[in-house]
Amino acid sequence: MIKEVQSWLRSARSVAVLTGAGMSAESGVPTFRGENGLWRNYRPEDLATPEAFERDPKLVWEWYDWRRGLIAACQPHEGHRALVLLEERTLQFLLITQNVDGLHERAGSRQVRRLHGSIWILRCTRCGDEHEDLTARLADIPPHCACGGMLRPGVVWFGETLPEDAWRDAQLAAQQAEVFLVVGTSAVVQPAASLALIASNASSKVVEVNPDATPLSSFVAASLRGPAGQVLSEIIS
Ligand code: BV8
Ligand code: ZN
Repeated sequence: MIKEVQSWLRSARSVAVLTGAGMSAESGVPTFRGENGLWRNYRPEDLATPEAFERDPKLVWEWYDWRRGLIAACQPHEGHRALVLLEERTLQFLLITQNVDGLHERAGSRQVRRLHGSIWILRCTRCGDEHEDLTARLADIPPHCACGGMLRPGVVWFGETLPEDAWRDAQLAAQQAEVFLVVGTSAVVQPAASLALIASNASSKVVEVNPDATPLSSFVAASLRGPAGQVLSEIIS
């Protein structure tokens, strides 16, 4: 299937890509639901929710600060760079990511929509001001705004709506894509996972890149069972 997918990508005028935590696994960022996953010590509902932040902002911030420190030591891998190449040679391209680690942007991807925000953005819960802060470990936990308000991570928590413009652009790209790559996602979290269905219903060729099977595997045009770095380098060459 590698050869077919290679030629599909070469001739496609419009390509969209959806990435999940598995895209960052080879960079050393733990996934959410794997055996050494981020959720192992905690449950998503314990930490990645507004209620958890309300209840114990210090605990939630300790988890995010630890993740920021971990991600700061990670580098984009060959798969991230392959997606930059694909963007440069494709007429209409959009990279849609569920990842908050910023590795796609660090690799040089430009046409990116972050459905779940960024771990590097801090937003004030009082005045709404938001800014990017790349310091690996924050001096104060929880951090505060100049206005005195408490800052929160600029990510989308469970129960929170996705950024409207990013979600709208993602749906449009999924509808228009001739080829829709789904890389490193367990396709559990909604509404991100539904993009593959939208693409498939709009008769785009959906290609899954994942060492494991997922709920999408049964209806994709090609299921490439391997790690993102290796497979993306092969199909984008
Ligand atoms: C919303 C940011 C509502 C924070 C994240 C019941 C049924 C269906 C849906 C729901 C439900 N109950 C609640 C919901 C909705 C909920 C949801 O989907 N829950 C799930 C758990 C069932 N969704 C929401 O709440 C969303 N909001 O729906 O709004 C609404 C509507 C209107 C008005 C008001 C409200 C918001 C969801 C966003 C949550 N935030 N992240 C943070 O990061 O701290 S989600 C989090 O999970 C990350 O973003 C992550 O990317 C995402 C999805 O996980 P994956 O990326 O797929 O990662 P995972 O570990 O699961 O899988 C890794 C995959 O990689 C595996 O398949 C593995 O095989 C593969 N892999 C491993 N190694 C590699 C690899 N692949 C390639 N190469 C490798 N080397
Ligand atoms: Zn403020």
